[in-house]
Amino acid sequence: MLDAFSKVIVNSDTKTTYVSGTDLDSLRNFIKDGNKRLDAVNSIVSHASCLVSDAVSGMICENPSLIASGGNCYTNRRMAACLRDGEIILRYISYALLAGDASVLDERCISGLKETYAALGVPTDSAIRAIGIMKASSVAFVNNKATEKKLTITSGDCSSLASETASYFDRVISALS
Ligand SMILES: CCC1=C(C)/C(=C/C2=NC(=C\c3[nH]c(/C=C4\NC(=O)[C@H](C)[C@H]4CC)c(C)c3CCC(=O)O)/C(CCC(=O)O)=C2C)NC1=O
Repeated sequence: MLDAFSKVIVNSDTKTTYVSGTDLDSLRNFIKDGNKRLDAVNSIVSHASCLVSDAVSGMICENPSLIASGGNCYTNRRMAACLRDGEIILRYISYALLAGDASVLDERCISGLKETYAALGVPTDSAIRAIGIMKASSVAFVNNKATEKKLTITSGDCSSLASETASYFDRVISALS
């Protein structure tokens, strides 16, 4: 598991070089935007259960066969497992956003997920839809554009943090595709 700093160190060590130039510039930006990053993480995690339940219920509204007999969310046990998986994915995405590095998400959440879902008959197209809804609403929270849930924070440009957030969701989606 890496973060923005340890990744630069590992890469520099592989090249047996000092940390300098563009690597230092990118870390300087990481530090400069540190408070923005913490606000972005907070805007997601403080709405996590809302983000997850909204995404899973949206997925089911569009495809009610999921909760009919034979559907993968049929029975309370499977419904609970689905909501829990949404929480797991969002939690690891929030760690990646905090660290500024995807390795924690890759290693502890994405690795083996497609195979697990295949073994359990969890429909990946539906999972991808739920993750897509979480992506759209999380990006809105990072940009502080979520209607009726605006945080009182200094306004500024969070577009690069928003696209970084989107990239972590895309990572999970492409791993399941
Ligand atoms: C830390 C990393 C980690 C991940 C990622 C994880 C995923 C994970 N999801 C599982 C099950 C499951 N996952 C789902 C999810 C869904 N079903 C749907 O129709 C939807 C598309 C979707 C919700 C969006 C369901 C329903 C099950 C239970 C399937 C079953 O037992 O029949 C299981 C099998 C064991 C269990 O039921 O707990 C694992 C391991 N567990 C972990 O520890």
